[in-house]
Amino acid sequence: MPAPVPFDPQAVAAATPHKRNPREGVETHRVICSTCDIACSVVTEVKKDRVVRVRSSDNPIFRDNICMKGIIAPKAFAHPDRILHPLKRVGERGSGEWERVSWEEAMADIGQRLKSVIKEYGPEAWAVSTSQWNTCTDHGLGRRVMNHIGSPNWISGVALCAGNTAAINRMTYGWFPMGDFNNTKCIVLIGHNPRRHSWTPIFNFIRSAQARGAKLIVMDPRRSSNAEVADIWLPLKAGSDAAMLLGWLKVIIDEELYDRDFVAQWTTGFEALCARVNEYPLARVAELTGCAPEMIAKAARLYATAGPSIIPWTPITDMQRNSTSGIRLQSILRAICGYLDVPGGETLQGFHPDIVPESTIEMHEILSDEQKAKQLGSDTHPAFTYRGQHAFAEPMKRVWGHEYPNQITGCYMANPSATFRAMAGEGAYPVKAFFALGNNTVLSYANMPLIIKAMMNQDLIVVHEHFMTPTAQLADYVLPGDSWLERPWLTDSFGWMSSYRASEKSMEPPGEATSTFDFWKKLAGALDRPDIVPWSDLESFYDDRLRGTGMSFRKFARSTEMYFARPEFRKYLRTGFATPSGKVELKSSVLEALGFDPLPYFREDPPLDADYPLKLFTGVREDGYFQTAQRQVPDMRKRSPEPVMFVSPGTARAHGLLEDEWVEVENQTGKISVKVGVRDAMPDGLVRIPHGWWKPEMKQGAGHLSGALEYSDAQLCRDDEDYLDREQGIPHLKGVPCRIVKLATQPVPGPEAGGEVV
Ligand SMILES: Nc1nc2c(c(=O)[nH]1)N[C@H]1C(S)=C(S)[C@@H](COP(=O)(O)OP(=O)(O)OC[C@H]3O[C@@H](n4cnc5c(=O)[nH]c(N)nc54)[C@H](O)[C@@H]3O)O[C@H]1N2
Ligand SMILES: Nc1nc2c(c(=O)[nH]1)N[C@H]1C(S)=C(S)[C@@H](COP(=O)(O)OP(=O)(O)OC[C@H]3O[C@@H](n4cnc5c(=O)[nH]c(N)nc54)[C@H](O)[C@@H]3O)O[C@H]1N2
Ligand code: SF4
Ligand SMILES: [Mo]
Repeated sequence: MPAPVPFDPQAVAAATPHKRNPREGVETHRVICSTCDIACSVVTEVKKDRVVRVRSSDNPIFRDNICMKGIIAPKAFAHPDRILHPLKRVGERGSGEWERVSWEEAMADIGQRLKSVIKEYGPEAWAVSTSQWNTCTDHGLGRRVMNHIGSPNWISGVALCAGNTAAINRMTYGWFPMGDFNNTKCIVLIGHNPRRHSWTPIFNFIRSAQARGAKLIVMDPRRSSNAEVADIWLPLKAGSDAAMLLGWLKVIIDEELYDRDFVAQWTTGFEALCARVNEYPLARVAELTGCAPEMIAKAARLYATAGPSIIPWTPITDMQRNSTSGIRLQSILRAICGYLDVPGGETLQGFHPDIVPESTIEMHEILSDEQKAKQLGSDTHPAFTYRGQHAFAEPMKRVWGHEYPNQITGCYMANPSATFRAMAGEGAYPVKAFFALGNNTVLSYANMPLIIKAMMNQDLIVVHEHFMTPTAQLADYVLPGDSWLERPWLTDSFGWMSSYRASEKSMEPPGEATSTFDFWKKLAGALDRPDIVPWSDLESFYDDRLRGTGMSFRKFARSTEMYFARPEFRKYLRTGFATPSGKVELKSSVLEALGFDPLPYFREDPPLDADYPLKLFTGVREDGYFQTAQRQVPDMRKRSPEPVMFVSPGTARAHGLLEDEWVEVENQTGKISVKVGVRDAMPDGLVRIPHGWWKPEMKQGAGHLSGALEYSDAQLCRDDEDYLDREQGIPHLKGVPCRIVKLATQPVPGPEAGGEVV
């Protein structure tokens, strides 16, 4: 998720000039932090070829966009446990026995073994999981290699974070919009809770918008820090967001608060939508969400009348069993209230015409229809697969000039659960080779026991990483990745915005660490297809893509804070929308053709199981960690030494729980250990489970996985049909039944135990 940037050429031009040599012996570089996925523009200070400081940008539009994880990066990347050389497994899988090998040896063997898997099972037997967020320099090259080789089975964390939202937004209006935070009158946060150290740029945008008078509406079962400063807080039940939004539509339609001209001229299916919405009178919505009808109505009225308003993307509806409806409802609200592609509303930006986008690099057009049809999960949960997005090829070409615009890399993915099943030998065909680049796969999807089984059943696992993660511990090869301080980068905003920014390389990578660009180039060579990645190095690849700007990458990076075109609003007046009808499809023709309900709906929770009386959600990110990473960084670990669940004082009393004691949380999928944190911001009956816990200091290897088996939330995330979204097949992480088990004895606290989680 790239940080939104203001549409303000003046602000960019007025930037304080970047001082290259502020002090004797210090050189500065314009850099983009990618420790997390928001991509702050920052500055590195380099002394004697090493980054000694990461600080905020001098440019007023980026100033203050920095958090503790960015600041600590030079220290974090210099950690003694960093993997600096290629490692080859020598014992059994997961035995923890490694030998150091050369890159040449590693890649030659990987190439041979991948070729044998392909020969025996077909190219679709090769799956890749990357999170573009972290690896960054992947640039679509992974997809490009896979498309040439013939595998459609690419998965990513973006399947449950923004990538799937992009794919679903397209069902309504053919693109994924970005809110114009700078000019908006009202912001609606659906769970999403940016903080000073969690997506800092968004936090800053929200605070400045509020400072100039914009309203804030927050839907959150917990009294989050944004809820505390909101104009309206709707403390809804976890997982009930789609019901809440149906309630908003009911109010907005009944009270005719929508943009009637826009609806009449630019939408299809309004009558059918009204009929569906009438099934959700406020009394029913109040029951489903637990919020008072008058508060629901008040919030809906504020959103519809404060305009232009924005509903910024939220990961919360990316991770629910009603995800598709939840996302579609947001897109429908944006459209019928007249907020699409207007200043202060939701901008539809398209690609920048001067620069070759990553979508072009990916070359989805060359993968045959036969191979596309084999994409795992596309038969049962097709929404973000090739099959689900097929109907957009022509409209996308017509409006955005590209047949396969892959926004947030999430529009042509395989389904993760289906992929793990195939890897475990439980699919329609086997998957026997698995590559993870910058993704701690074992902890980063649902149903961790299945993922481990899947990994143990592979002929070849390759991991490109900084550290010996639980995922790396199960690999055949662990290859050393470089970091954002050690490589250049050109970000195309993941195809979400038309703006480009560059990041200069600040220092040489340590040891033999290299970029994912190098990895894919080496792999193409090892598969006897060097033609797939013809560029000699990353910079010449960028030079090629930037040709239309008349600048080399070096020049671009040195001279440009941000490269973007002047905004054109209401482009649809010229081009129509990139949907099959050319209009905003309130009733989705694409979902209908795929055999799903074309209108948004709310699927109520399965009946309560008395054995699991509580509901859990994963989330509330910790300031010092990005997802499953940084647990080895002492400065960060001191802040959050142990995994902590939050419960309300009422729930603590009801279950006899004491602050700081260790308990187990369990459900049908698995069990984890966590400490108790009693928080009055939590509602009764709800349990917050922190995401991504493992302890790098604990025993490695299968059966241990450095504590991941004990602490990872993925042990509790279900992926049975009841807990998957129907259309996308992504797991429900917001309201999963569970129970808390008190322990007879407490573990002896380790040296680092006892800190406070913010
Ligand atoms: N169970 C469960 N699953 C989830 C979530 C959840 O809450 N629960 N959250 C979801 C969300 S919101 C997201 S965004 C995704 C995130 O998924 P990812 O973005 O894949 O995050 P991680 O899995 O933590 O993996 C990042 C890994 O990349 C490594 N890394 C960092 N930088 C680099 C680099 O430059 N090069 C290389 N080669 N490696 C690097 C880190 O050491 C780390 O191990 O996970 C999703 N999955
Ligand atoms: N420091 C730090 N910052 C990060 C990250 C990190 O790992 N560390 N990860 C980044 C990433 S990839 C992501 S996706 C974001 C995630 O960050 P956010 O979008 O802020 O999501 P969370 O922090 O998981 O939870 C936000 C809120 O959702 C509420 N919530 C839980 N269940 C529901 C529900 O069913 N409905 C509603 N409406 N609300 C609910 C919780 O109470 C919580 O207050 O953070 C980003 N920022
Ligand atoms: S919020 Fe922090 S970790 Fe994320 S990009 Fe910005 S500085 Fe880096
Ligand atoms: Mo995310």
